Amino acid sequence: MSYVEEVYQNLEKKHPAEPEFLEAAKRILDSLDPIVKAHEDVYRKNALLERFVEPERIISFRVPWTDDKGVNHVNLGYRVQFNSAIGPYKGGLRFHPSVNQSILKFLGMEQILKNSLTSLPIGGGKGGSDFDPHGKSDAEVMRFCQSFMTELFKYIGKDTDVPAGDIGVGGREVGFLYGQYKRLTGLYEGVLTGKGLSFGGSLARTEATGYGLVYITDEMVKGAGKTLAGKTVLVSGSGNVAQYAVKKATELGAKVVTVSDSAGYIYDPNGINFEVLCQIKQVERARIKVYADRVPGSVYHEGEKPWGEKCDIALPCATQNEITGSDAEKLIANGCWCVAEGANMPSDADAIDRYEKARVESGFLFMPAKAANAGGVAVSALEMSQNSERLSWSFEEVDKKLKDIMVNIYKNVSTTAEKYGHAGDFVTGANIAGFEKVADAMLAQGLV
Ligand code: NDP
Ligand code: 2IT
Repeated sequence: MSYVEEVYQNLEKKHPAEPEFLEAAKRILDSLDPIVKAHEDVYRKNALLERFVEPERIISFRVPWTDDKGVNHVNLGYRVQFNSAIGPYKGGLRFHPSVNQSILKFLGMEQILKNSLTSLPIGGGKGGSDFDPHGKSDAEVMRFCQSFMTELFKYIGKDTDVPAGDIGVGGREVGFLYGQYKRLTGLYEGVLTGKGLSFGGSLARTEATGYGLVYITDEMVKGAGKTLAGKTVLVSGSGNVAQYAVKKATELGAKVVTVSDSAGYIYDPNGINFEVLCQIKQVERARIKVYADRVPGSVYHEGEKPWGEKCDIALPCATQNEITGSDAEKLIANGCWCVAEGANMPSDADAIDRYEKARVESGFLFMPAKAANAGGVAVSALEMSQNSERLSWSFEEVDKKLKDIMVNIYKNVSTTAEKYGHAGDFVTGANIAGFEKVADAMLAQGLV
């Protein structure tokens, strides 16, 4: 049995009730096989993979809060501090009813390699709660955030662990969390990223994940001798990542014809209107079906995902496993030749097998999440730099750095894939390129 198989089998025995984590770990370990084989003796001697797959620590706690009617509730809160070999733990907080330890461990493990790919000094972490912000008043969200931070503040800090947003955690939540951290510690420090511009936030952080996704897609498409301009694009989700993917793809001349939420999707043959989308999602916090009432010619498909529509490029920007094997079949049958992941692990294992087959047969392009959506955390790291030097950079400066980072990630991922004999396989390229730096730092720092 190979070293990666041994480590995976052990992990399965230890964590049988964590399917999402096991799935992510298996995919990562499998694709690390070429680099592991090349360094097997050193890695084994240092128990490198055994350490890499276990978080340094997991903090879990209860979060009691009171709703507007005076009824008390208790949610679960977590922070997974996965790996600090190359920098302080860094990664978002997710508030969604599906959140549990397995999902946060999968996200945390992905985050280690993603953060490494940015080339910036940030380790991997993730956290969140099974709290659902949908339908809650601002006051309820504030009380929840204050209670969550009343426990979390003991474990984070600008040089130890720097959370940010993810699903269900945007500018409003980060503001409330920051206020409570400051109140409890008396410190005005860059302990969170994605902050408002008036209290240490970075310009372009709001846009960063969606813009970065489109920058790297553009680079990959160019690498295949094609252009983004004039292409038809499907986007799923209608939150932070989806909104700015729509905006940048449209600016670069593509036509985005879909957005969605968990209840259904919108098809707009004239191209999604970014201003209407933002009014509905950022201002009114309403459901996406409202878009069809506002924009003539658009149609709402209740209970369906957008993957049956014709397109050139698909940018899944909602959640994990939203593209199954049969969705991937539909996409490819309808002419899709490129997928880049804005969400974390949106394609399930069958879908990825399907893309791989199409890559070998006809040059299908696939950029996995840890490379494609790294722009968000990259600009978070730039926010940390600005906070440390107590300066704010201009939008253009941050956007330029973001673009350079995404172009470099593309180069690094594609040359690493080539170096290990997997040219064009960006899954292998991204995992190995991210892992190399983390492995090197872990070996240098000894058995910790
Ligand atoms: P938001 O909360 O802003 O938006 C999430 C969107 O996804 C909403 O449209 C939501 O619909 C939809 N969605 C969430 N859960 C499900 C589900 N189970 N089924 C179908 N649709 C769902 O989150 P973000 O835009 O920030 O995050 C989207 C994805 O991008 C996540 O995978 C996140 O981990 C990833 N990501 C985010 C980054 C960031 O900077 N924000 C950085 C890198 C990755 P509804 O309102 O109906 O729930
Ligand atoms: O998945 C992700 O990379 C994020 N949610 C962003 C993390 C961050 O620290 O900005």
